[in-house]
Amino acid sequence: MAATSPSMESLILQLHEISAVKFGNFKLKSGISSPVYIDLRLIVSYPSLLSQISQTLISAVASSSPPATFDVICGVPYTALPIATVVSVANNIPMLMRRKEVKSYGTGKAIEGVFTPSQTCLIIEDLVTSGASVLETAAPLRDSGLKVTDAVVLIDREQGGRENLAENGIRLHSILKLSEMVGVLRRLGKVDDETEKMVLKFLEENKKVSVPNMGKEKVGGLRMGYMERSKLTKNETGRKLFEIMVKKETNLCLAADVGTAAELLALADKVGSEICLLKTHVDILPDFTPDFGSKLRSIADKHNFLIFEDRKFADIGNTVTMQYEGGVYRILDWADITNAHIISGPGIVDGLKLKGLPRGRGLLLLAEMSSAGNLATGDYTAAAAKIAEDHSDFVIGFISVNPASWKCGPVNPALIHATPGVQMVTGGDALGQQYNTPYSVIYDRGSDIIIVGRGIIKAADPGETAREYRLQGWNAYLAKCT
Ligand code: 5BU
Repeated sequence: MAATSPSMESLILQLHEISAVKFGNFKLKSGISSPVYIDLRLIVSYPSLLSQISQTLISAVASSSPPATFDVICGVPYTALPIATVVSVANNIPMLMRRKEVKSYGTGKAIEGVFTPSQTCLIIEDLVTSGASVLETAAPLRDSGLKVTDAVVLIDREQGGRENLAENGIRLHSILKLSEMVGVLRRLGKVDDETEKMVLKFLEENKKVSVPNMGKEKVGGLRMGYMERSKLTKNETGRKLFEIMVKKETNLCLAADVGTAAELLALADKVGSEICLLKTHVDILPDFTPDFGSKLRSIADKHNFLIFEDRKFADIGNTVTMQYEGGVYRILDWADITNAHIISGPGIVDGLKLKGLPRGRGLLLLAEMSSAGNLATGDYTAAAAKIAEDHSDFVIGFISVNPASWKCGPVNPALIHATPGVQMVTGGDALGQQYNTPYSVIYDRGSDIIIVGRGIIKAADPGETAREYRLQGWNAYLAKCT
């Protein structure tokens, strides 16, 4: 280990003197017991120490290689808020604040302060264990269009935070490592040999703390993570979809509403690595040929995503069996998933199931719609939830808009929610479409999959834009799990 500089030694000593570093037996947020506990909330009572810490943090970022570049800073609430404030004032760097609870009144903003969406924001944090708190702040910043590439912390507990953040595109800069702090305190006679050994053993045995409560979803009651939910599904396609989401770390479905089948296949190949699902409206393709399905299937296999034909069946059971299997499009042959309105009653599910279940297909029910003034609300939505529950061998979930608000309460966690009407900014189109952001759809509204069409296909670089939607959707999922 590199020798600790006198200024770092002095910092460690001061932290010890004010009891910001304690030794004993402590239960951490992640649930594990630790022989050491760090409480940096106290530093607000020691202004010169606060100022020293803030200056050390910003100097470390400035001297990193390659140097971190950023336009604004944001402290992780609450402990790092005063640190970020001091950094901001002392160095004349504009600051943003993340709200822990987004208010439903007033501006309803998750991020307070002035910024432009292409700016880069440096996250400031006091201590990192798994990296979950940093990710929780990164998600709404990214959701607002800011780039987050670096985070700086005073203390790294060396328990996987660096790796978890790197996996989410964030480079961690840390001033002190926990093992180093204990080493210095031991050398200066502040802790005994046994305590040092106990802490080092603990760190060795807990090198990787996963993001806490991974899989516990806050919205819609206590629901499990995608992987655990995959084990509850009775339907093979539902299980596969959850598994793909976890494996590829994506909850993005592309609505591939392009002008021709040729364009659709090219787009599928381009964004395939970013998505778990590709949604088609096959009846808009003028150059559809019977081999369309097999061509799309081979791209889906290459990139490991599923195919969802957004057919919105609505007729009686007997008619939909024929519409599903026959005609020009032969949807049953190539679409893993299709969807249906419940306007005609549960017989529509029986009809589609008759054909789909033997082929291992899955069905989404339209419980809600994204368009203004639609009638799929209240009791209608609750009826969809009931039909899904009764047919959970074939129904894999719903087209939903705000499942956290359903009056029937949270549904069976085996069922998945997919939400259309998603763009980076809220708003709508001229024909009634209404948009919410990826963060709000996954985090606030309790959905699982974001369905994005024009937000990606009309972008200058659909591949890169799909990546951004994937990261925002996935980060919102991670944030919700913490
Ligand atoms: P957009 O370009 O992101 O607005 O496309 C949304 C897609 O989702 C489009 O294919 C619609 O047909 C589809 N959609 C929807 O927007 N709203 C709904 O309630 C349902 C489907 Br169901």
